[in-house]
Amino acid sequence: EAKQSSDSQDQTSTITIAGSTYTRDDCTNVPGSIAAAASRRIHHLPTNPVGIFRRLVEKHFRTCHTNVFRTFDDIHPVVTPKANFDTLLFPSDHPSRGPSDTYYVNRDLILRTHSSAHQAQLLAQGNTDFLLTADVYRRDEIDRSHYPAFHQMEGVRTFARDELPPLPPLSLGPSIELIDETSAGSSKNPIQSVHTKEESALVAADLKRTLNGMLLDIFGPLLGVGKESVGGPSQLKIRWVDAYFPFTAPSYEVEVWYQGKWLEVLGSGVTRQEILDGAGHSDRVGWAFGLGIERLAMVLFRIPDIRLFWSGDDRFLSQFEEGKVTEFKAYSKYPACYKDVSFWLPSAIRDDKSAKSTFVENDFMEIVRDEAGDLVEDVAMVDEFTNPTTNRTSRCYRINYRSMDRNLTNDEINVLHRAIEKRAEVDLGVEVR
Ligand code: FA5
Ligand code: MG
Repeated sequence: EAKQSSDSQDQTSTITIAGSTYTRDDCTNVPGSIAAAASRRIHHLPTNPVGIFRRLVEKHFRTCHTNVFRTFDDIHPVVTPKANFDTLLFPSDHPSRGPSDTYYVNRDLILRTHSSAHQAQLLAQGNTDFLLTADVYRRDEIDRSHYPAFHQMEGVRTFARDELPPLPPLSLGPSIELIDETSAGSSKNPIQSVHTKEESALVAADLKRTLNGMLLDIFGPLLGVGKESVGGPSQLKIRWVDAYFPFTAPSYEVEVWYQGKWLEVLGSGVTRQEILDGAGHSDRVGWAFGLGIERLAMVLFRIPDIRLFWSGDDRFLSQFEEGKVTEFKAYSKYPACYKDVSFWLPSAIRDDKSAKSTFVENDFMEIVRDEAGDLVEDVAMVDEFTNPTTNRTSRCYRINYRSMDRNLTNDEINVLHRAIEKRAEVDLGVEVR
């Protein structure tokens, strides 16, 4: 699909996303690059690591939880804000609803920001236990582990309230080091008042056991003493920490140690009873998780950069085979080129020195992505200062340009960089220094 021009310049009155056409209005902020990503369906490609990984997870659940989970993988990404936020109990003023975080197709429709957008609908249709793989979209920062289009797998499990099974703890063995720093029931991570301590603890224990078991099954074969010799790690380090989501309590995140840092791979928790009640399941309690497929696939296949999943380069694609886990072999990278852009932020009201700037960093990130697409590896703020007399604030961002497929010339980067400066001036009101 050809790259469409950006919204502000786009003259057509409709936008097509994954085969459906919508009317644009003054809320539309989906750039052509994102509409194009929605047509790629890389989770359906059996030899893309995103497709391989989600099939491995589905296979694990089919084998180790026989006939429990129904799977879904083909629900259209355009949803209502009601499905994405309201049914999940997000407050009406929650920042993630805004156009700086979320892609609006038009005033009534958005690109789902998470796979949880379909929880209420699938529960109401009578599905009490399911897995859902979905492409999701966020106006987010750009770096090696963040991309504006990515994939999540939602898992939902419920139990009849009077039939909660007590569970023996799962033995993980030496290949996984498990750190559990959670404190369910504390003021930091309270349980729901409608649940007894026991039932909340049983549901949470089943959630942890299920996810730890999945990680052990998928990563285990690659781990163990001696595996370092073939380049792999001998141990997987997993950490459970407290988290907050409006639709679960208590809530947890799981992190995996990768490239010398904790990488967040999933969010989860005990489903808020209001959601089950609203879907006609007030006699049940349950858990849910939302897993970042690229994040775990990066760890499993040793893929160093999230942009690679979208690469058309045969040196990437030819390395993977359906159903197989193989370690990614880096091919030589093309050289990077850093360029800085410094600008004065607009002030909210010219003469009010205490007023905060109207500048929103995500809007700048979006311009960078829209102008330079996958030629940008990373954007970072490297300097900020405020002139004490004028009270004007200046920021400097460093943009790291690099192609995954070829050498970039200095001339072409200069053209891109100038286009970004110009758009920032026109659209955001900054003054390039
Ligand atoms: C959620 O999206 C919740 N819906 C998860 C959830 C589901 C919680 C069910 C409770 C119950 P979060 O925003 O943390 O949570 O995203 C979940 C995962 O998606 C993250 O842990 C990360 O692995 C992945 N992720 C988030 N943003 C990006 C991004 N920009 N690029 C790639 N992966 C991302
Ligand atoms: Mg998170």
